[in-house]
Amino acid sequence: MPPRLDPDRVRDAASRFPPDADGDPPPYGTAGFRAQAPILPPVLLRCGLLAAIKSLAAGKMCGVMVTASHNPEEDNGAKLIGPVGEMMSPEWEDYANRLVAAGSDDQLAAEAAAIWRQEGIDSIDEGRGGPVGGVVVGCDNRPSAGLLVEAALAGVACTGVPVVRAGLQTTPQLHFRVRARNLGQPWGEADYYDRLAMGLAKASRDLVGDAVPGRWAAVGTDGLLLDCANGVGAAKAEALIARLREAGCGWRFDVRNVGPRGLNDRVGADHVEKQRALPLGFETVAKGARCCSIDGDADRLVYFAPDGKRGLTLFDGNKIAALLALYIKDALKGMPGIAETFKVGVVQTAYANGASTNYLKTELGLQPVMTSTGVKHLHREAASFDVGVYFEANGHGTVLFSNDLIAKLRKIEYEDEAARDLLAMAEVMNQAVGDALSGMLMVECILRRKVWGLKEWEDMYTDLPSRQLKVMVADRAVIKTTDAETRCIAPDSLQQGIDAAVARRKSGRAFARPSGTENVVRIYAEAASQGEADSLAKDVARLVHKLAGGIGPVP
Ligand code: NG1
Ligand code: ZN
Repeated sequence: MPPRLDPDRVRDAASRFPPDADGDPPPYGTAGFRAQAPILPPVLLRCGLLAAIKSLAAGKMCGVMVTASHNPEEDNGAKLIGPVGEMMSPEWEDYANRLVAAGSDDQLAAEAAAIWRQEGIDSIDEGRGGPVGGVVVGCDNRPSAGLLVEAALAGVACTGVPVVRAGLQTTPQLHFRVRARNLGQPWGEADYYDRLAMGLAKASRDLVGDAVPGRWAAVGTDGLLLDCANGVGAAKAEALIARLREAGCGWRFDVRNVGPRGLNDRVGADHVEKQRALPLGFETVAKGARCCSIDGDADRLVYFAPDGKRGLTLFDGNKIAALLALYIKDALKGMPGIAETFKVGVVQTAYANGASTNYLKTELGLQPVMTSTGVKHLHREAASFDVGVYFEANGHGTVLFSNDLIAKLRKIEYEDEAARDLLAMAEVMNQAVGDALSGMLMVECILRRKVWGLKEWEDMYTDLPSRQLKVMVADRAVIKTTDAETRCIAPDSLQQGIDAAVARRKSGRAFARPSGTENVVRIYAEAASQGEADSLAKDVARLVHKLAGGIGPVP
């Protein structure tokens, strides 16, 4: 039977997963829906339904990932995945909000039918790739996942679209798999590990087979300690490492914080990046050891080295982006005459440390593009380059290669080593979305190939001291911003206050923006000294608290 939207099924499903009387449904935020898990079943039902409609409109597989990423274990959420493994476009985010706002069973049936018509689904014929799409549903290891996956599946079932239960997945795995499936490539979970392992074998040239070569031991690059945030990434990292072993990779990995309890609780990439604190379980790790943290759904990656005093040296998304961009630039030097025809770009947000932006400009001759927070914005911008590197400071990012460039590189790969390096990089780096595990392999590969330890990486540039704070407010929507969220246009006089505070600090820069994932206003400040960065952040927090209806004490 061809898929069709059955209003009775929609009503029936909606009555099985009714809205929670005590909690308003969340809006579609920076990266999908996020909220306390108990209010989410009706939201997931709607996400499943929408993903099914999208898959019919595109004639391709789509996905729903049940996760709240780096947020607390009691939270959960949904990330919707479009047919090229991408995040949903703003138009489909609006649809998602419309469905979530439909409170009653009848309203939901009517809203879904309206979107169905708007997308012209009844008139889509086999000639457009066939009307049969499909939805793959995956989840992280939160205790609330089971019920929410069932809700998403019930939503898909309202349309008769085939469904694939992917079970436990990292977010980037699910994006990768949707993309691969629609490109006609192998798309099982094992295929994901295969691609990364094979890509790494090529990217690292002859290094994979070496366990601890002496020349790296000299710079301390003989092993990596991986903090998995007690999330779904732990089991997946172990599966990846097992696959690397099969491929002959002798690199040493020490996988820690493997769960199942304590998800994102003083562990993981968000903790390390925001608190600048060691994750639990790393208290006795030797000074200078190479460590990295991923977040709860394994789409963020940061590196760090314990400083021996319970603090750490952080290698955040900007440092990772700089390393990747340097590697690409070096590879291009090996392709004179051709490289000049490639457009290479780096995309950052306002959270990028000013020193990283300066490094990209002055040392690599790149002009970074700035976008609003949220990887969907960075990803879109990066896709406009032949090689587009994008990273948020928090460690979410990847490197995208255009189809055009891949085709050009393939033509010359047999005679050109640099072309082979770039092709291998395109295999290792997830082409659908930021991926902590693939990023980790690429960083390891680059450090080893350059015979660099963390010291050499650290010395690429020195971050300006910075500070991030959160201010609780009654309604974060009272803050309105412009210029890639770097300036406030409401409430009145807030921006003047920030400008005046910035002007009082050497090399000062600060901004405030409403979070898209939590009910807070985020403050960022940097300045020539840590003291000035801290006091600047505090000044801005005080202003926001006063002018935007702060709740509770000023942080
Ligand atoms: P919000 O809460 O909108 O700042 C946070 C991160 C984003 C992005 C999303 C999704 C910061 C400052 N913001 O968004 O970069 O990763 O979560 O996870 O880290
Ligand atoms: Zn995440």
